[in-house]
Amino acid sequence: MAEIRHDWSLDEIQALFALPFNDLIFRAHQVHREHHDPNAVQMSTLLSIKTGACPEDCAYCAQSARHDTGLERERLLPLEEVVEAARAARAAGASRFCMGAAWRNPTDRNLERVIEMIREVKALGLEACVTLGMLTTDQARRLREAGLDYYNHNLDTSPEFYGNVITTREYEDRLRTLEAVREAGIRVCAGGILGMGESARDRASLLQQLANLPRHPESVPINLLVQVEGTPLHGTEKLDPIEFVRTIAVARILMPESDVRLSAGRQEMSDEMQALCFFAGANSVFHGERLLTTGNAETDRDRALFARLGLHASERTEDPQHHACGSFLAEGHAAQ
Ligand code: SAM
Ligand code: DTB
Ligand code: SF4
Repeated sequence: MAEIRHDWSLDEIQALFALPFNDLIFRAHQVHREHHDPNAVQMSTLLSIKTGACPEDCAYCAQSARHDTGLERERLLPLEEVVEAARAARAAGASRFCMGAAWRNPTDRNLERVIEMIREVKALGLEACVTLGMLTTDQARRLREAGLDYYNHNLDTSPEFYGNVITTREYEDRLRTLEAVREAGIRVCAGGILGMGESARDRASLLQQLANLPRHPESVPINLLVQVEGTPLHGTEKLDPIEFVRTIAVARILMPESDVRLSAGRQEMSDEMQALCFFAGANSVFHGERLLTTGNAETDRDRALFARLGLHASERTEDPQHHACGSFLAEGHAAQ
């Protein structure tokens, strides 16, 4: 078994990135096999429960009030709409339902409404994840009491590049929220975005931050920037796909037990690139035709891709009765 370390130096991580591609993905795949079923991919479905008009200035984001992206502002969704979406996600094979809100942080009143949503999602037998911005320790504790399984809060990029992307909150704020989530006993989902014009060193430094947390996040989303018109990062030079795969591989080596999620940006990736990512250690995706405000890989395309690669959806940890993969793959296999 690969050793679980929390003391990676930047030099060591850069040396992994510098390996010949075949050596790197072979090593990552070995680590992957030691710790995971190599043909199982966990599927989460996203829902934006509160869209737009966010006070933060994240340069990549369609939802910041500071960018003119033409996005309609929406209020917090009614409970019934959320439950309906969660039911549909479950029927489509998702094991986890992730709800995102365009907030800097939740107010206590809004948190109560999200807690009701979490209880309903859990009652459907789904794992629940939310991403609501910064949290206090007390808010994290209340979410845990409601049965929340995962909290998503990304570091987004390296501490060095961070100021080029966000100025309205500090890197330290993000680390503090992750600490509050961890202390409350909620599983941590934390990763970042590639393709924002960062350097290779920044990508190594982001992974160093994640891998050297006191405990590795259980879930590590690696997003490829979805370029949204009207955001400052629209028009950024595209990242070399091979460099993206390398980053997945290094994440897998540094955090052997974590789920590495191939997150935003799959719509733009070829099937071959995604196949390489799965080989290099990605074992989780967002499933369903929408992310938060932008499109995701189409369900039919995913079904065909999983069938071509012989991948299956991994099941929820809590509810072994529910065969999530059955409904997702049945048609895919039949189509072969
Ligand atoms: N507002 C909350 C926050 O930022 O903490 C939660 C929702 S926010 C949309 C969740 C994450 O989605 C961001 O941290 C970022 O990593 C990712 N994200 C947002 N827009 C993106 C884009 N255009 N491309 C790739 N990832 C994106
Ligand atoms: C994460 O790392 N990626 C997801 C989820 N966590 C919340 C969000 C991706 C958003 C992509 C752009 C959009 O749809 O607005
Ligand atoms: Fe707001 Fe989150 Fe978008 Fe930043 S990433 S602008 S905090 S919704």
